[in-house]
Amino acid sequence: MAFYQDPPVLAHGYLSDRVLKSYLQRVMGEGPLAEIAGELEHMGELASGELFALQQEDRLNEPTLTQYDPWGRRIDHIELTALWKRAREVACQQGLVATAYDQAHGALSRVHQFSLVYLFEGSSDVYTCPLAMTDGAARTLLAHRHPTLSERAVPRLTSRDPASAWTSGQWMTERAGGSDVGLSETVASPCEDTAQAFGCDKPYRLEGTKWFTSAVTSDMALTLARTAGSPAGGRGLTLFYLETHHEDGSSNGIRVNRLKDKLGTRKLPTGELSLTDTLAVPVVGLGHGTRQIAPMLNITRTWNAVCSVGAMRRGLALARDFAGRRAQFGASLSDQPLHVDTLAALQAEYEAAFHLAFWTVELLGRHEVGEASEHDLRLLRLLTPLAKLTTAKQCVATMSEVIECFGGAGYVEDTGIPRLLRDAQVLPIWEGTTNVLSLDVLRAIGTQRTLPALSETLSMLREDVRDGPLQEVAQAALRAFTHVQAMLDTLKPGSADEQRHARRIALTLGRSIAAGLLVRHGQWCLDHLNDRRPAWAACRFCAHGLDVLIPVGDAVQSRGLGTDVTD
Ligand code: MFK
Repeated sequence: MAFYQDPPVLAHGYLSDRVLKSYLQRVMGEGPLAEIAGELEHMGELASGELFALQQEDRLNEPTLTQYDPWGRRIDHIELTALWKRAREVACQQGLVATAYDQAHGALSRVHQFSLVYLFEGSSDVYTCPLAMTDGAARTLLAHRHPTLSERAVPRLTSRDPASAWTSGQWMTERAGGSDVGLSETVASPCEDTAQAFGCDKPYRLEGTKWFTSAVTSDMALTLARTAGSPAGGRGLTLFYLETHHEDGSSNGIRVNRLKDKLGTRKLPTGELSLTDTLAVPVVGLGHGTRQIAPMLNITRTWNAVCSVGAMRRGLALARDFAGRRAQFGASLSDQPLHVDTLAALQAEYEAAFHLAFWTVELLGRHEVGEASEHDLRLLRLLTPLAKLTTAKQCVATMSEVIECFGGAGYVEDTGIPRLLRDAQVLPIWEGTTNVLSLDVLRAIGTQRTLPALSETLSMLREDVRDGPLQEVAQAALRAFTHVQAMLDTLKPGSADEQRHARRIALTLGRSIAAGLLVRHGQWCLDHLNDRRPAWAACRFCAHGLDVLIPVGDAVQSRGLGTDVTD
């Protein structure tokens, strides 16, 4: 009889997730966890059942842009595919944004919300992108305490009713400014003719091009534009609120010139937009737009970190299942030491990434209910870029290996496996590339004295550890951290040398703190669940290397090996 390979099968998204379940047992405790377990189970079931099946069915479909109706009117209609339409309903009904604002579990409400997001991510084909921006917009409007706009938009952004819920865009990137947002050229002029817009006085009209705007089907957006006479750079930009359509359904002067043809995130309509006479209102006075939009950036960066670990979890679940179904050289892959060792390495990276992302989520949750100490706030400022940049890199590396775990099948589109790598590749790019976020880490260290808070935390994480191998990992984490501190002491703040080392500094900090967090969880699992697997993951993660610094002198060689090279 001819041989046919069985495809991988997904186990229940939540019930099979040892890492999430043990984490929630530790941080929430049995009582509160029991209150949300039903929701998590339902989301896990949707993700590994209905949505996973729909993802496969919908695989070849992509959003389409129709610019004109049959009679020549400009309509710019974007038709989403079936998966995204269903993902939108599920996201609203399961409160993927709302849960954070209901705050039913106080400081742990963000843990609650992001556990749902993490379970949803793998089957959403990046519907998490509009959700992240929606969450970011709600948080930004509330942070700036704009009564009219908050009252108007936040209930819609956080709605559980698909019929009335809104999503928001975050329109920042222009042709001149991708990372350097301060180069934005969109101009804002005060309206002479309109007394009000969106219930606010003194609206402006925007004129310009937004070059890379994800999820262009949003109902509103936060964006940046320059008013007359304002200084150059981010200081001269103003944060504006706009709605994409007028009350009568007509466009608010927004044209979708074309959709981007991207490497991945193919279900996500990313557009090039022209704004002409687009009504908008300032969210918080004029100027300092980059600073004012930072709450949004920090929320979407947290989503990025959680989605990185959600994606890693999905890739590993498929690869592990497949290893039990695929036999080569007379044995199942799951019985072959080298394959098992390869999966163990990926698992260790994922578990470390998980704790890094979710610790950031815990800090955010404490901050939002006013329970964060000064120490927590400093950590949050540093951890947000660290978690984003570290987990995104881990996700891409993991997905590349996951593809390889399937051999040739992983390289063939209709298995659905190649998408994992393509979609992962956006995670280190958007919301600030690894290098831009590494510079943000230096900014957070330099201006907000965040490093002492991290040092205290690493020492504290080490104190509670009694298991021998875990103590060694905690020591290694502290050693790597101390190395960063020593290196920073030798580098002049703002110097070319400091910049040259920024990525390695950030990654060493990210990996050290991830190791420290995994050590704490490993000890807890030994004590409470008699489970050694997180401790093994911690040892394995540490063995991959926490400290990626190179000596200052050697890094100088990057000049000759970098852009100066001519042959
Ligand atoms: C699955 C998850 C999906 C996620 C959704 C993705 C949707 C995709 C949508 C997008 O991709 S939108 C485009 C995203 N673009 C970026 O993230 C821009 C990346 N560039 C940066 O982050 C730069 O660091 C930055 C533009 C902020 C630098 O700009 P500037 O003009 O050089 O600003 P500067 O002077 O460094 O900072 C201005 C102020 O903002 C300073 O405060 P002060 O005015 O009080 O001195 C900074 O401290 C503050 N600031 C900057 N970044 C901050 C921040 N404050 C808090 N948190 C931050 N992260």
